[in-house]
Amino acid sequence: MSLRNQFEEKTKDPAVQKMLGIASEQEIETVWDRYENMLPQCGFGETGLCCRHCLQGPCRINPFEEGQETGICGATADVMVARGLDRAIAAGTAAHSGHAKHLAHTLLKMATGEAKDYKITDAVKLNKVANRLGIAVDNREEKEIALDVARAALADFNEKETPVLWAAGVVTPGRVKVLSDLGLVPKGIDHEVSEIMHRTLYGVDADPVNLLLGGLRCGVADLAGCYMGTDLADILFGTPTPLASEANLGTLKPDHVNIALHGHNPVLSEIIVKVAQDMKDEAAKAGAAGINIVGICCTGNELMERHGIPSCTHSVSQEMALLTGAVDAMIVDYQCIMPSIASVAECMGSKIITTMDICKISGADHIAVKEETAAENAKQAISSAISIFQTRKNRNCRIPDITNKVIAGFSTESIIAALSKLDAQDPLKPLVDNIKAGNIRGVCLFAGCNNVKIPQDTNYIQMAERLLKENVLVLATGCGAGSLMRHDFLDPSKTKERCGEGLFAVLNAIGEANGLGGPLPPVLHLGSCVDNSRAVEITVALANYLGVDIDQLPVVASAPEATSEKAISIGCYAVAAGLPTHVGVMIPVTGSALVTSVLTEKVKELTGGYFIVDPDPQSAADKLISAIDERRKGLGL
Ligand code: NFS
Ligand code: SF4
Repeated sequence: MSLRNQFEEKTKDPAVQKMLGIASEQEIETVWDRYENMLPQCGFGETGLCCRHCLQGPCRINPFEEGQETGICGATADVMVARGLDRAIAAGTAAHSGHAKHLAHTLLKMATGEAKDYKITDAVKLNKVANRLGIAVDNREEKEIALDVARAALADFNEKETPVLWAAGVVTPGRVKVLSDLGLVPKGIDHEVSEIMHRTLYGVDADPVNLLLGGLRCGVADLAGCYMGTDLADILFGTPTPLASEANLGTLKPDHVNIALHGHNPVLSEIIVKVAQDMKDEAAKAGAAGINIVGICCTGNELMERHGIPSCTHSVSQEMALLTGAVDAMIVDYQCIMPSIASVAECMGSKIITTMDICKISGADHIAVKEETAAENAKQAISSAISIFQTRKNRNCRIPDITNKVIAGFSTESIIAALSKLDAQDPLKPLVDNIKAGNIRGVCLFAGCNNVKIPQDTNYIQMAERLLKENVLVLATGCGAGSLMRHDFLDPSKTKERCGEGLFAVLNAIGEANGLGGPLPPVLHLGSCVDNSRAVEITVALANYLGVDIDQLPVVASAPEATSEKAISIGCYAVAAGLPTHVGVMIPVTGSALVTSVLTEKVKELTGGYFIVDPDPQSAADKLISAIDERRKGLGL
């Protein structure tokens, strides 16, 4: 097998293929090597049939052989699988809502004057959120309103009499009824996470369906965490509007101090971007042409959607950024940060700087960032990058000369503003009319990660190509958006060749009406993974406009290369919201026929949503198109 082919089996991104060549030449181990060394992976784990929830274990059940049919305590395969899935949902929920809570604390400290480096950037969004929460806005200072919003956010974490506001207040009235009839309205975000930990403990819930319903309720709590994360970040840092940017490893600049910001929360990265402006002279003194900030993973999406900061790479290829030798410091907050970056950085003479007390990595430097001292902390991190640059200056960097043009920054607000150029009185009308006329056959949201088990980006490329040709409007978030941007799906010059005629006409009309002199990009970038909330907001607006519920709309979701437990919790709220939701990686539930059938069929009778698990991108696309058509038919379209 030629080397070139060997890399194509790992990734479809030509920049990453180049870097893999360098990695193998320099004998630097990557995620793909470790994956190969891990094979074959354990079949018990793959099917969800191992349990370590008590010290009598580990227990495992072989689904193919007669013999032991339960764990030592008597837990059946169904129970084991459902408990394992629940814990994954709880972990994903804890992560998104931890991110949201961090923003809520920042907003609170901003409002009380303790966090002076932060301000309210979008007062309109503040009022919108306050209105939704029933917080008075008239004749009040912005900071007073912000304080109340922050307190309401923090109150949503604990168990209380009223439902979680960021869940029950953000869906259609019909959906609230469906969820409350099923007992799926969360009472507190942290409460739901901790209840999952309780019920999945040794000797508690042993009814697989009851466990799955608990998991779904926790999934609805995850929606709250995501939605809150978006709302509060928009208030503090601005609601995105479309802007031009670039993606891929070619965004690194050999003569600049290159700082890669990796992780998720904009609380620190926003300040680094600001402080870097003031440190240009220091960089120049060190001999650099400037400070070049690039993003990785969802921090990258957050910075791209609000500031047009380029995204360097995403998810499974994060080590590649370091392998270029051009990254002086990779500053990380939390989530999706592979610990392996510390050793790659060491090989390449770069530095990893961790910043959050819950996310330290052996071999990395740590700066304990606090909201109260954010600018000072940012300065320290940037100075560290500048000093690394001085040591790297004369070394060769190997940056693949590959960049992709990107238009990003589509929020619900900016999409409605763009549509209002077509119909100022009734902005949703042109969208709905085009859905009715079939120019837009349906809507698909691509979300989630890359996964080392799938040649990077394969499923995104194949599925998006297919759906766009079938006139499905494609939205994307997280590393899904990252993947698509590295293959020109966010480049408006590709809209014509990528999209079916009807879809092209719509994207072109919106683009022209907004003075772009051409169409919107083929795929609309909605931001980071917490910004899946933006897709929910748009879907809910469409449903309310049509007077139907979410499960009647021709809207589907897909995480074709999911990795993180966060992708599982997002999938659960998509299903709870009523969406057909594709996952392109086997989730560890196949050891239970019961759990598999509940998730892929029976749940449809309850919420209208359901999982489609299919690793084949072509047949997955077929299934999503049929789901769209089925719903069109249901609406009489
Ligand atoms: Ni989403 Fe974003 Fe990426 Fe996956 Fe990780 S960065 S929060 S979990 S890997 S998409
Ligand atoms: Fe085994 Fe039951 Fe303990 Fe799990 S909880 S490890 S199945 S004995």
